[in-house]
Amino acid sequence: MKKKQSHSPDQLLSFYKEMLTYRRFEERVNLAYTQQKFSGFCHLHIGQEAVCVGVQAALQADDYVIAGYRSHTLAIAKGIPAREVFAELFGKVTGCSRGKGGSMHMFSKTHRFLGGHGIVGGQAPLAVGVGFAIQYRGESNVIVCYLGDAAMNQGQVFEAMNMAATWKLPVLFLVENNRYGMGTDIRRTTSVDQLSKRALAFDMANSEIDGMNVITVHNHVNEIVTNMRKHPAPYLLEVMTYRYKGHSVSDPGAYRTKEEVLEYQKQDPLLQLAAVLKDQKLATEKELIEWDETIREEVKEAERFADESPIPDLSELWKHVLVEE
Ligand SMILES: Cc1ncc(C[n+]2csc(CCOP(=O)(O)OP(=O)(O)O)c2C)c(N)n1
Ligand SMILES: [Mg+2]
Repeated sequence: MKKKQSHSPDQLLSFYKEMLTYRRFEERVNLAYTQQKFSGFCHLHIGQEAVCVGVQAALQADDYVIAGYRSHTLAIAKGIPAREVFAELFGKVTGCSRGKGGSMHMFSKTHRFLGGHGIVGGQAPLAVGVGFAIQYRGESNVIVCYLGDAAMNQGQVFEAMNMAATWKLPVLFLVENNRYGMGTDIRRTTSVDQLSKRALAFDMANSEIDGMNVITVHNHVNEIVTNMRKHPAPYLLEVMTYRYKGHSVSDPGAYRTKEEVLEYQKQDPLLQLAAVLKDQKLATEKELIEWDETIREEVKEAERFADESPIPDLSELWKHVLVEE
């Protein structure tokens, strides 16, 4: 990457507050799950907040995002109100998918957030379809396709990348490399674990960046996306990150050591940015604590909304199942 753009104080403060919101949101979701307020699968994004905040700040409202199942915070970042994401988790009719999707299937046509997909890698061919639609309509927006490191070993992802590269579609394949699939270290499943290099097979531009630093993520994605709007072509960005919690809420994480987790937590995205804010005299310790209290209240309010919302009426069973001409 050539030049690094500088960030205004307001932008840095907003990055911090957004990341903190997502951290507190997921912690609250974790608690609600253990209290058995909802069931099914639940995958948290704790530790990976710098990725969605940095990415989102580089996007326009008319850009699309599509993702896997670890996507509560990605959906909020794309503009879906936090309370609608909470309500979706609880299976309530006020949820963004009217309570029919749950944790793995956040969706909003209005916000151009196209899921929430439970089939590992299943979002990649769909992203290529959206990229084709953008090209066909002559638009200048882009789609960001989030993938996990393990998803990169799915055959359909290779097919999708090949097609996107051949047709020069504006798709940013963004791999959140958190080093593990469900419980398997990437080095045990992948011959070349520098995943960005896969792009060479498709003559696709690529790079690898630190995903624990929101400023780094924003700078890189901004440059990639700005260029993609002018010269449409796919890009493979490998973002090195780490999940602090288990693969899903029910995973105790016995396949890795506590020391490893602690080592990554030393580079925590919130701690890193808090240090910058304090260093630049943009925030005091007292202000950081006050924001945290406000954000905790906002998240509780989102949960209250979900708690108090009704479950879908039985007639909903027959709606949105198929599109009738
Ligand atoms: C096609 C398919 N195969 C297997 C699974 C089971 N599965 C669910 S999540 C997962 C691991 C995916 O890991 P990764 O892509 O690294 O994403 P992360 O969970 O780390 O965000 C697997 C194998 C699935 N859902 N779909
Ligand atoms: Mg992974």
